[in-house]
Amino acid sequence: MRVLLMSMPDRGPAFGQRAYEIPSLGLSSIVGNLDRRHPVWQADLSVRKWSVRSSVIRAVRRHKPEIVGLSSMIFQYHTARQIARLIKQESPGTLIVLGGYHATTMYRELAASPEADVLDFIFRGEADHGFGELLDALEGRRPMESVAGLSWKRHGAFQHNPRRPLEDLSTIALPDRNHRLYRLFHYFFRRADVMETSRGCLHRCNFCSMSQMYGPTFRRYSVDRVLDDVRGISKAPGFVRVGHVLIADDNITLDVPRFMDICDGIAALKLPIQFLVQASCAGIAKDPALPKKMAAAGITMVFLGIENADEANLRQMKKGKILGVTRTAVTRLNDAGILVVAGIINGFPGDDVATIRRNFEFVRDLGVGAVGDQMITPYPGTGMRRELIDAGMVTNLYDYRWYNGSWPQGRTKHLTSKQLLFEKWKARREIIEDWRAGDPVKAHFPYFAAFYNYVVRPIIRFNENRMDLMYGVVGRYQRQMMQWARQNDYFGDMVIDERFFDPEAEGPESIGNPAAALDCGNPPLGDTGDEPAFAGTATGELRIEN
Ligand code: B12
Ligand code: SF4
Repeated sequence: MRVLLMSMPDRGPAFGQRAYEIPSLGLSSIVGNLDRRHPVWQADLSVRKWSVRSSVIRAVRRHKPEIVGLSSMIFQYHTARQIARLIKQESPGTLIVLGGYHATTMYRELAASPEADVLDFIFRGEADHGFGELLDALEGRRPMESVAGLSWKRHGAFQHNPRRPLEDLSTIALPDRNHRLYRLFHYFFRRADVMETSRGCLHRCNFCSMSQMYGPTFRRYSVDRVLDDVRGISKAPGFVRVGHVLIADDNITLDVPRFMDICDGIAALKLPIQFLVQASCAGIAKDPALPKKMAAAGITMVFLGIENADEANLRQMKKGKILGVTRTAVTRLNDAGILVVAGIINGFPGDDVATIRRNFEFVRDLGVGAVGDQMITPYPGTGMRRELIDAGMVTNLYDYRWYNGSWPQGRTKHLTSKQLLFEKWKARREIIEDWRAGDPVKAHFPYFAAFYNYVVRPIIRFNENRMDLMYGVVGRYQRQMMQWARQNDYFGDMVIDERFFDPEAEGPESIGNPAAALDCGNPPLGDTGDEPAFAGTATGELRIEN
């Protein structure tokens, strides 16, 4: 069958317009595991943000897919639905299957919603093998009922097949990156790609969607397979070599000895590639030798889950007492010359202006290189969603378009939703924003650092001062928020009430449409809840508690 796979263009505004544009690993993994008899194309719309509609139409006309697979996180579903509708208009006979996190965590609600008329299938969980099983079923080689994880229509209504067991990673072939329609994926204009060495995490942070996709499990690819993948990426055809690789593992530091083996293996390859990993503070702090090995392997950046400076908030996240290990982790990474991007979360029920400012001051004083701050987001199926709803804190229950970590979906005991957004913006701006490229950045990106410090930064400062004079601080804030809010409006149908960006004005208490029953469908059938997407246990799973 002719197959077109698409990942969505939507991004969290905090990720910047052009800073990070990478392809979907999930789709490349599906491609790598498909039978070669199927012609397949992968269209990552992250690099077609300015021409989504025309790019979709062009891809459908040119490749005439019999089936299109759409990959979507929760906040991207609105766009996925619009794209599905567009494809059905352009080519009514093309089948559409939705997969990825949103499909996994909300399949029942999606299936019952009126918008599901444009979907033929919903797939929950891992589809590395499952997508091929679906194609087999469509070709009559197996019954539709036998494709675990699949929801499909019988007499116009969705019926749900049983959950699928977690895949045995030793059966998953390497991702195939050679079927991508688009090029120019980059990290700050360095050619970029994405890979994985493991799936899952044993922690149980209750704001994280992981529990539904994988549960508290940790499966590892063999070190040899990881190194083969790195070699393959380094030899990818093209004028410019891949210079940046995101390792998408949820928590690569769960098995430190193995991580160190991977580092040694990559270092021995002597490739001019810089890696970015996400890690927990506890994992990094486990072994003092680890950061040096990471640096030797070319890991120049770590996205570190610092989350919060407040012990009560950390308790609510089920993060435990991590402030001590946080300091150790940051110090060791800095000493090894690795840039730390601090992940912090604001907007907990007890938060006021002081606690928000303390978060930013905490990471600034730790000496991190950059800060990725998020608002606590009640993702469906997470324990945090239940807690925040029970506490009456959630102001935007169902307009999921805004669920990308950049917007408040609720209030705190001390701040309205509007005030929370403004105070967070102000604190970040006053405490963090005057960013300069420091030593780790200078070491790994010398040209960028010089260009940024001596050209870009003065321009930004000049522009900020000018805007402040022209519009005042609140006016400046409102302009930036409106720009952010419109970023993912690819079909011109986003309704934004500007009064939400005036912290003092009367107006909506929710950034989303409070009347929206469910951007993804019907009013509360109840969220699919705690039900994990998978059945049974996995082979090769690590079962130690950290
Ligand atoms: C790497 C990553 C990123 C990368 C982007 C990677 C990319 N190229 O898309 C970066 C760092 C940029 C990123 C950013 C964000 N991310 Co992110 N990210 C991840 C992470 C850690 C791994 C994704 C991955 O590659 N997994 C490995 C591949 C193989 O698995 P997969 O993508 O799930 O695909 C499999 C299945 O889902 C399924 N599948 C996927 N697509 C399709 C399509 C079809 C048709 C079918 C049938 C099946 C199918 O089959 C695939 C193969 O088994 C996940 C957590 C996780 N474990 O998945 C979070 C996660 C997806 N991110 C999340 C979020 C919220 C974000 C952000 C909005 C904010 C944030 N908190 O960081 C931003 C915004 C992104 C943006 N576009 O601007 C959430 C999504 C929650 C939800 N319910 O939707 C997750 C689950 C994190 C979490 N713990 O909650 N992210
Ligand atoms: S450590 Fe990270 S991946 Fe693991 S549960 Fe917590 S937030 Fe999710």
